[in-house]
Parts: sequence; C-alpha cells; structure tokens
Amino acid sequence: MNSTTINVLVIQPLMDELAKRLSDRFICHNLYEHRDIDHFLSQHGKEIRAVATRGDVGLDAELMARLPNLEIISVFGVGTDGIDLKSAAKRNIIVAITSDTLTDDVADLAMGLVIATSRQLIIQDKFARSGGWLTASPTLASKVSGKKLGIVGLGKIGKAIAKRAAAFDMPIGYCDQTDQKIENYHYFPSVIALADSCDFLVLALPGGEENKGMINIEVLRALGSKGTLINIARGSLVNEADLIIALKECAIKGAGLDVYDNEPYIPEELLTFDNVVITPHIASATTETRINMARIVYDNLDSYFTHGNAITPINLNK
Ligand code: 8YV
Repeated sequence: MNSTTINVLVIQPLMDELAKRLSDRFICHNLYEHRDIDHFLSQHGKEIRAVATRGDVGLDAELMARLPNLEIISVFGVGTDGIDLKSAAKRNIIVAITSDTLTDDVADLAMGLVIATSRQLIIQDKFARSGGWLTASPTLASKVSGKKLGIVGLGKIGKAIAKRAAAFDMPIGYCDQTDQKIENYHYFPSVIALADSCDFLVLALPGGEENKGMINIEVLRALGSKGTLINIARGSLVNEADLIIALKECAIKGAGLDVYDNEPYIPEELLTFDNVVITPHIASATTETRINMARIVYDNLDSYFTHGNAITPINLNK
C-alpha cells in the first residue's frame, strides 16, 4: 500500500517530534489550524482514514459522524471519555491508547499531591522565599505516613497509587465496581463510605457521563475536615461548585488537583485557597513518558496501515 495516500486528521497539537513523524509517513491535516472546520470537513472529511488525538481532547460524536471512512483513532493518552465509543464500536473503528506507559507517572503525581497538600510544600516554599522565616517559624503541617488512603477506581493507576502508599504505611481502602478481594485492601461499596473512612480520597477512575459530578457536597462532607481530595483523573468527576462550597465552609481539609472540568480554565475561586495545590494536568508530563506515548501513537497507526492491526487497541465490545 502506498502510505502517502493515507489521510490522518490531527485534532489538537501533538508533540513536535510526533507531528513530524506522522507527517513524514501520512498526509496529515491539522484540524486546529482550520478556521472554517465545516468547510474543511465537507471537502476532506471523506478522505480521512485515521485520527490522532489526545486523551483529554478525544473525538466527539458530531465530528466522528463527519468522517465516514474513519478506521482508527490513535489516542495520545489512556482516557477515552472524550470519544464516542458507542459509535466507534458500531462502525468497527479501532481505538488505540498509550496503555501502561503513563501509569507510574500518574501514580507518582498522586503521591506528590498527597505530600504537597499535607506537608504544605507550596505554602512553605512561599514562606521561605518571601523571607518570612527570618522573623517567624514555619507553621506545622500534617503527617502523611500511616494516614488512611481511599482510592476511587482500583484499575492499573489506582493499584500503582496503592503500591506507593503502602510504602508510607498507609492503610488502603478502595471503591470500585466490584470487590477485587485483595489482601490488606479494604473494599467499600460506596464512595461516601470510603470518603467517610479515609484521610485522603484519591480519584483514579475514568471520566465520562456516568461518573460526572460523583464527588459532590455529600461526598465532600463525608470526607470531612480531616480529609483531603486528590484528583489526577478527570475534572468532570468533581462537582467544582460543591468543592468550592466545601472549601469555603472548611468542610474538607484541602485538595490536590491536576485536572479540571473545563481545562485549561480553572475556576477563579479555586485559585484563592492556600490549602489547594493546583497543577495544570501534568500527571503524564515527563519527558520520558511523553516520548514513549508519542512512539505508541505513531506505532499504532503505522502498524495498522502496514499490517492491519494496532498494537494497543482497547476492547470496544465489553
Ligand atoms: C494526557 C490524559 O495529559 O491519558 C490521558 O487520558 O489525559 C493525559 O495523559 C493528555 O492526553 C495529553 O494532553
């Protein structure tokens, strides 16, 4: 097959090296560079056989419907909540993700946020830089080791977080669709019960409609004034208005957030709390991991158009 005839639609900017490799191998159309997307799609929609997108961006139903000859979606990430998976399954479109490669980084950041919130790393950094230490003592923070960690979603990332937390002697509780019967991990059938029992409630489950807003005021009140919310999963999981209320009322101790409902916009009020540590969706953002992710995105497309199968497809018929 002549590879230069294969048209790939790139939804949002990708890493430079990946963009270069893709355009050396395929005819790439950068959707984000088109002002009149409707015009572009009526002219070229039929030519597109592959999409390259990011986990946080996906491919919505409307756009997918405009690509009648789409065969494969290669995702830079593991999240598929932004992809219309039902239509993909119906149309036998392959969805391939960058499985496994980012698990360690995401788990590392979750623990980083646990430590940053409880040991007040940002507050203490500001205090030291501003010269506050010259005239006063640093405030006392809270201990991490031995505190209870509750994980919502015990998949690969949740398990990697639990493994790290175990090294801090933290008892592990989790909530998932089923009891996985793991020794020493305590299963909770509801998020409220888990929140009520733990010091850190860490979200490690997929986003999407069915989980939207699951962390609401009731869950936050159950987490309570000794509890901290950590979110390295998806912003849509948290009702941000409720989170702001909980923070204002001191109903929770604090929060460590890497993801937000309407990225890159962060609700102004969230930025005003000293007990909230904010990072800009960087859980997988290390050079090592991003290089691997870029390689997998390319390899999935290359393998599919060379051999007829992607290397890390997800099972759409579950
Ligand atoms: C990436 C992600 O930050 O894997 C995911 O679903 O959201 C992240 O790893 C993102 O895809 C890159 O923009």
